[in-house]
Amino acid sequence: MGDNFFLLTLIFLIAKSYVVSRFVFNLEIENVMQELILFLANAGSIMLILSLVAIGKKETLKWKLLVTNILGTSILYFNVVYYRFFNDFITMPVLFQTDNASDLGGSIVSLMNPLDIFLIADFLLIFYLFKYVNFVRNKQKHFKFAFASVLILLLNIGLANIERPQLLTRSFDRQMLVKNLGVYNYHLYDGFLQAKTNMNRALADNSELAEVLNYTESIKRPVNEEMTGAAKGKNVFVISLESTQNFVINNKVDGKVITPFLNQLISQEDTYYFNNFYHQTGQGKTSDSEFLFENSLYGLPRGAAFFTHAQNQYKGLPSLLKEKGYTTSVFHSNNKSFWNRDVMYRNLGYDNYFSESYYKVNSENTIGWGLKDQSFYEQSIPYLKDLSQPFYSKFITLTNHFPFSLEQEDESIPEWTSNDGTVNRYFTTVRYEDEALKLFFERLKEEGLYENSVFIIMGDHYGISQNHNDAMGQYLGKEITPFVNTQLQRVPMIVHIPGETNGRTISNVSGQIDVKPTILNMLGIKPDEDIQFGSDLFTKDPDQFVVLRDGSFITDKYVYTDQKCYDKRTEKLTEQTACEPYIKQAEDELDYSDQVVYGDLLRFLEEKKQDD
Ligand code: GP9
Ligand code: MN
Repeated sequence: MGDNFFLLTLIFLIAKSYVVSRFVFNLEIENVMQELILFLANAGSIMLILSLVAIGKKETLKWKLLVTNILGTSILYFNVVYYRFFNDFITMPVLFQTDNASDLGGSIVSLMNPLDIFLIADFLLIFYLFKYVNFVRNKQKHFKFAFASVLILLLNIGLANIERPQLLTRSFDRQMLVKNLGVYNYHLYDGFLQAKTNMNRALADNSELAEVLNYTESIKRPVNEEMTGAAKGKNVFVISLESTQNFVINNKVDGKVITPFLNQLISQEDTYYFNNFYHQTGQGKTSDSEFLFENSLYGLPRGAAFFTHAQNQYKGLPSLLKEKGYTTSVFHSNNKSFWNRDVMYRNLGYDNYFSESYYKVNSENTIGWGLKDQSFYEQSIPYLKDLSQPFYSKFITLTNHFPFSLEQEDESIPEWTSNDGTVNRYFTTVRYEDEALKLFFERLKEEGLYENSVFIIMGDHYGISQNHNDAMGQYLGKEITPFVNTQLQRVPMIVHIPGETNGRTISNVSGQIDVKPTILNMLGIKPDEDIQFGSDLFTKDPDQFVVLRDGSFITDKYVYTDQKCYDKRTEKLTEQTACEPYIKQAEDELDYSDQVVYGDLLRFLEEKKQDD
């Protein structure tokens, strides 16, 4: 009987978690492999927990099993209720976020469903059996169970890693984590992240702040005063071009222009184009790019700061602009919890986040990762028109995302013809992205939203990884050495100010870290004391130095990558001593920025202000 009780608890808990994951959470299971992963993940973790519980005194065993069942069911059910409201999973910080809880407060009952009763139906049977249960201890058996469950979990992690590489280090969105780890292991992982975050934060003190401030002050370049207030009071559009690298600008494929609209734009005198501007993202990809340009802080060496440090205090562009009367919004038609954006955006000071649920998304207007850019822009117009001005609106495009799929009807240029499908398609989707932007500009003009605005258009990170070096080499007509690969990390950066007459191409070495100070200066905003690792892109006294997240750096003369020094002029290896003076600075720069994020140091700025 005792063993049956153990088995019953096991089977019921697995069944409940599987049914809920499959039919209440919208995890978008796409194939048998994902189905298997989901099952193994839930089964493995429950089996492990129960076998650990079962290794103990036999007298209390049935109680412990019962309590475990109740706890397990409660965790599941809290997630169910939370999910029905937020379309998201509970995280540790959320548990302690009282405003979230109060959002939910009044509506809890309405979030319950009569069918939920089935989640506790097993308790009836268990209570009935309870008095008959007497355990015959079989310690060995439970050890075997524990061992088997570890094997199942290893298999689960292995398969999940094949299905979704770098699942844990990239800290993808929670939907992805629950889908691949199961709901219980997800909470374990979330708890681990939280403990790590709390520890780093607890150990930090404000003496670190002083040290970092010393550093950032020492590297800061003066702003270009001619640009101070050049866009004062105007609406700000930031358009993040998905996976768009700079090599497509003013370039052709099979004789066809790839970015006709952007090429035209940057040739005009109302436009500044930075052609030596690097993305500095790490594993956090798009979210790192957002983190960098809105905070002038680097993303983290592992994982995404959006995910791991969303509770920190920041002085990001949205909140600084909000203080000056701007309405701040993000437009991005993806699941709102992707990259933990819903949580992070609130913290950064965004008033609105127009995520997927704000758009009509159907099979006709969707490709690859979601809503096609053209429809995305078009459907954003009514929301834009409703915003009170001036506004700061960030648009994150999606169509030019790997695997770069596009329907024939949307193609303006055919795919390229190398034997690398990814690279072939890339040109075609970039061309589509360019076209969509052109149409967006036309629509903004029609709606009267263009004249009084400034546009920052920027590539978020690379699109073509080093796995495609052969095809890229064929396209560029040269071998993709580490030097060339580093140069390929340049992304377009464009500042378009309608009415401006001094536009030109600026070739200073710069990066995403420099965007925040640039925008602030153009809007004539001088923040109180702040930690910024970048400088105004228009500065007349540039440092010509940019650090990438992997520790590579670029100066006006050299490129340092893979711990080797290259001469930009010859594109060949050169004496290590040429790069030596910058190596320490590059390390310091990343370290100081990591200290700020890990230690949540910006919270001490307020204290310091009061002390001063
Ligand atoms: C997802 C989009 C793409 O919302 O930003 O993410 P990425 O994979 O480029 O980080
Ligand atoms: Mn991206």
